[in-house]
Amino acid sequence: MTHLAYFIKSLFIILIFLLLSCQRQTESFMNHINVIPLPVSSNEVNDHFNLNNRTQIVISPSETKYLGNLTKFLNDLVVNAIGARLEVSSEKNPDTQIILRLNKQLDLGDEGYHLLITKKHIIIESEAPNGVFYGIQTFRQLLPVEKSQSNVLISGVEIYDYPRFVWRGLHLDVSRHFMPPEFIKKYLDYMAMHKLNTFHWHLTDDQGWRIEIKKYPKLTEVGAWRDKTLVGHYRDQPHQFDGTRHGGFYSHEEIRKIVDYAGERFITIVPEIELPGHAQAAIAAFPELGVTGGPINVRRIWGISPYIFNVEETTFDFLKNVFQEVISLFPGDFIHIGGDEAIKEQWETSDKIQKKIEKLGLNDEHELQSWFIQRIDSFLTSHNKRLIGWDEILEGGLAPNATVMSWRGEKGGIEAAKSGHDVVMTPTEYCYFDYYQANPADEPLAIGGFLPLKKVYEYDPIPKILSESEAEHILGVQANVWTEYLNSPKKVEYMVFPRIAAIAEVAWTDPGNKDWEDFKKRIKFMTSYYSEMDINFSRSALLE
Ligand code: TNX
Repeated sequence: MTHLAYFIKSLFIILIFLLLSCQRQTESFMNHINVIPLPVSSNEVNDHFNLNNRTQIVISPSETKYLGNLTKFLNDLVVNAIGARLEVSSEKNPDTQIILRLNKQLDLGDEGYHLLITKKHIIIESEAPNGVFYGIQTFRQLLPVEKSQSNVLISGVEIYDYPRFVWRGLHLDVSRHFMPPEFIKKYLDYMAMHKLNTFHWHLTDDQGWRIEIKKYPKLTEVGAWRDKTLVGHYRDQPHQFDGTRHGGFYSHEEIRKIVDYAGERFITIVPEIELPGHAQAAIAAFPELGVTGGPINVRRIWGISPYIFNVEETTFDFLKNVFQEVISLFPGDFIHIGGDEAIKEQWETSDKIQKKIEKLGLNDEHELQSWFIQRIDSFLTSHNKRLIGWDEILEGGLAPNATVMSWRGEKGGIEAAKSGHDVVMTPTEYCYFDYYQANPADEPLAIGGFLPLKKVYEYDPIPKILSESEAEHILGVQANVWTEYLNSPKKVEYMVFPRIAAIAEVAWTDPGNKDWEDFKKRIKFMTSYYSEMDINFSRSALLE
């Protein structure tokens, strides 16, 4: 071997060695930082910050209007850790300080942040308040779980972080079982802690209409209440009932407060008003909106109701008036219009509807549904809102501005992305938190299915089949929480935790950094926070 060849070979070996040791370093680091979702990059700093009641929170006066509110969140965490709230100051030179600041130079996006912990200070900075908020959420997980020690040493670390997806969603069905406003706020807290930013609020369905509409008080006087509810599983015959009246709804005032509460946590709420199916509660209040015209109850059993809206102009007027109020309450871009599981039987057997199909020159009921949704789409678009619906809205032709929520697998999402529409992935197989998470024999009654923590964790919302430009249409991912079998907040918590941590990491963390073995270690720390917060998380989900 010539000298040169020998030199090149040695150089190559050294390079490989360096690369491997680098990789080992990130691995050992990944085991060290117990943060969920896992940040993009973090490095240990060989230092400790001493957090005590002399520490100050520093924000510059010019940034108070953007960051002032965040000092409250930070102090809530600090008081938990050291039993004292910190003074908020604009002075730059106290002994130790936690600095919150905006930094337009960072180039990590509005939700990205830089967190630096050294002996001297803690800096949490971002281009926008969102990112500072997420930096605080990460900081929270670096604090000890135990409450109220007067002095806390926090290990030095430097983190640069930003999310993979803009839509990091969690859904809650409050129709099948009403959940009180106080719980909705808790739910938003849980989301924020996991850096989820989109709350899909399923407000109407066959079993209950849950949003006050001032123009139509009967919607909630009648539609928000059912006189009894199924007990046991839907497939168990004969059906048994509890004989108890169930219901409730959110007033405009309650909704405004919840929207504000979400906004302070950088969460956008996407309200869902179901059409043309899943409309039995609305039709119970106003039979003239239905096809049969006859009286019907708010539904007391689960499964899919055959009741569907008719296609009269008066029905569109009604829906537009409803959406008008919905739009006035929810400032986010998206309005969800459902669109799922609309059984077409009543349309098929109605002469009036059949004549309408003929008159419009449509081929079938699917095209009628598409026509229905397109009318709503243009109404929402003219009000600067974006329509999103379940993947059935593809049937009969997708409305021009629609975004698709792909739940029956990824097929609908792929089709929509390929035709240039935005998509949120939420396939049942990976994202349905109403499915069992451990052996059904030992679990509380659920709808069925099986979705263990590991499976949620392993999901990648970008189907391999999509090209890079098509993949840009995947806005993100969402987990859904249907409540047929969840009749209390504690039961909802049980199904959501710990799977919320897995979906959060799917939504936030780069797939190349994800590691199930490492996540399993980190989730142990997370569950100690859950215990401390008195969250009813599933222990059985953690057994493998
Ligand atoms: C299907 S997912 C539904 C819901 C049920 C759920 C139960 C979807 C768009 N529709 O109405 O609650 O299954 O898993």
